[in-house]
Order: sequence, then structure tokens, then C-alpha cells
Amino acid sequence: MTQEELLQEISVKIQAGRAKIVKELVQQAVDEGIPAHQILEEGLLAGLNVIGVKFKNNEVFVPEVLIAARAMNQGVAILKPLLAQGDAGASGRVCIGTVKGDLHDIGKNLVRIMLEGKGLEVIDLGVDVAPETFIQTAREQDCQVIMCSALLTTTMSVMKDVVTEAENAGLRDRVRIMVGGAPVTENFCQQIGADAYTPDATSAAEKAVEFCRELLG
Ligand code: B1M
Repeated sequence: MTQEELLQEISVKIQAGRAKIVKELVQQAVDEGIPAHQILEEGLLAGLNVIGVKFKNNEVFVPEVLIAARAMNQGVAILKPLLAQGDAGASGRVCIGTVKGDLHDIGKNLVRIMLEGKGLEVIDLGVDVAPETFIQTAREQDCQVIMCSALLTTTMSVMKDVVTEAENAGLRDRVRIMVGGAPVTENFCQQIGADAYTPDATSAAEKAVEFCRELLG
């Protein structure tokens, strides 16, 4: 199999939700020297995107998407140590979660991997996180950054509530609020008064490091 065929096969097995085979193929790709980010983008995420389109067109349903998502997580687990490699010299503490009403966590988990790779301390609040939980955590654990992820257009508005609650709690000058996830845009970020939108996990981690540096001096 060529490297291109191997990545294509990973995508196909993601679509079929074959977690065990995905793990084996991802390991094979790593052993063959394909860069982790390429395996992620052209293998795992490519497969999940196909499922996403089929889901939208009612060609597959929640159970198939769930199985594909599980296979995705298994593949990401193999890549995690490689994705997280890098300049782990930064310091700071952030909390991250998928906002209330939203259970999508694959993107959030990728952001977490990149944050940890930079050396930041990450408090992962999981999914379905209420605004008050973000605020309470940031206050009690002295976080420099609150990071909110949303994948549903219907849950994006919770991010505005996080900004409002941070203002009400008097935290706005010492905590930065970052937003992201497929439906989120720069424009939306500005509208709700958040501090930064980033389109992907790598840029999210870079921006979080920048905010931590700025706040910690
Ligand atoms: Co859902 N789902 N889903 N789903 N699902 C979408 C999001 C959808 C676009 C599918 C579609 O219609 N094409 C659609 C949303 C439509 C909309 O809102 N306009 C949708 C829907 C409708 C639903 C349900 C309502 C379906 C139903 O029940 N009828 C339901 C909602 C459940 C809920 O949350 N309450 C639902 C359920 C599910 C599953 C549980 C089956 C599963 C999630 C499993 C899991 O996450 N553990 C699932 C999945 C897998 C998807 C798709 C197929 C894939 C999402 C994903 O993981 N993408 C998705 C279709 C699609 O996106 N193509 C879809 C890969 C991930 C790496 O991308 O999260 O964007 P993403 O993260 C990127 C960047 O956005 C960024 O970094 C990541 C990597 O670079 N990023 C950040 C993310 N967070 C960030 C935070 C930051 C910065 C960057 O700073 C803070």
C-alpha cells in the first residue's frame, strides 16, 4: 500500500467505525514515518468529514456517527504523544469545555492535546458545561484562559453567557475568553465580546500561550 492508499484506508475504516483496525492502520502510518498531523487531517478527519456530509444528507444516522467518533478517538489516542510534541516551555493554566447542551468533544480534545503539548496546565471540564462552571473553575483555580467549544449553532449562544457571567463575577480583566468550534466565526467572537476566535487546535494553543504570557508577565 502506498502512503496515500494507507491514509485513504484509514478514512474508509473511520467511516465504517472499525476502531480496532483504525488503531492498527494509524500505528502503521506512524511506523512508516507519515507525520502525525497528516495522518490526522488526511486519514482520520477526512473520514469523519465524509460521515458528517452523509449525516447531513440523512444517509447515516446518530449510531453510525457515534461509532465513527469512537474509532476517531482511538486513532487520536495513538497520535496524541506525537501531536503533543513540541516547544513545551509555556506556563499558565486554562480551563476548557464544550458548552452546555453540546456533547461534541472530538475538537475540544484535540485542542486540549495541543495545549498540553505547549506545556500549559489544562482543566478539562468535559462536555455540556454550564457558564457558571467555567466561571467558578476559572476563579477557584486561577485560570488565565477560559476556552469554550461549540459544534451546534443552537449552543453557540452559551458562549455569550460565559462572557456575561465573567463580567458579572468581576473576572473580565484577569481572564481571557477564547471561543471555537465549526460554526463559530471571528465575527461571532467580536459580537459576543470574547477575546479570541481561532479556527483550529494549533492556533488555539498558540493564542492561549500568548494570553498566559501576557497575564502572567
Ligand atoms: Co453531531 N452534528 N449531532 N454528532 N456531528 C454536527 C456538528 C453537524 C454539523 C452534522 C451535520 O448536520 N452535518 C450537526 C450540527 C448542525 C448545526 O448545528 N448547524 C450535528 C447535529 C445536528 C447533531 C445532533 C443534534 C444530531 C441529532 O441528535 N439529531 C446531535 C447533538 C447532540 C448534542 O450535542 N446535544 C449530534 C450528535 C453527534 C454524535 C454524538 C453522534 C457525534 C459526537 C461524538 C463526540 O464528539 N464524542 C457527532 C459528530 C461526530 C458530528 C460530526 C460528524 C463531526 C464533528 C467533529 O467531531 N468534527 C459533525 C459534522 C461535521 O463537523 N462535519 C456533526 C471533527 C472535529 C475535529 O472538528 O469540532 O470543528 P471541530 O474542531 C476543530 C475546530 O473547530 C477547532 O479545533 C478542532 C481541530 O482543529 N476547535 C476549536 C474546536 N473547538 C475549539 C475551541 C477553541 C478553538 C478551536 O477555542 C476555545
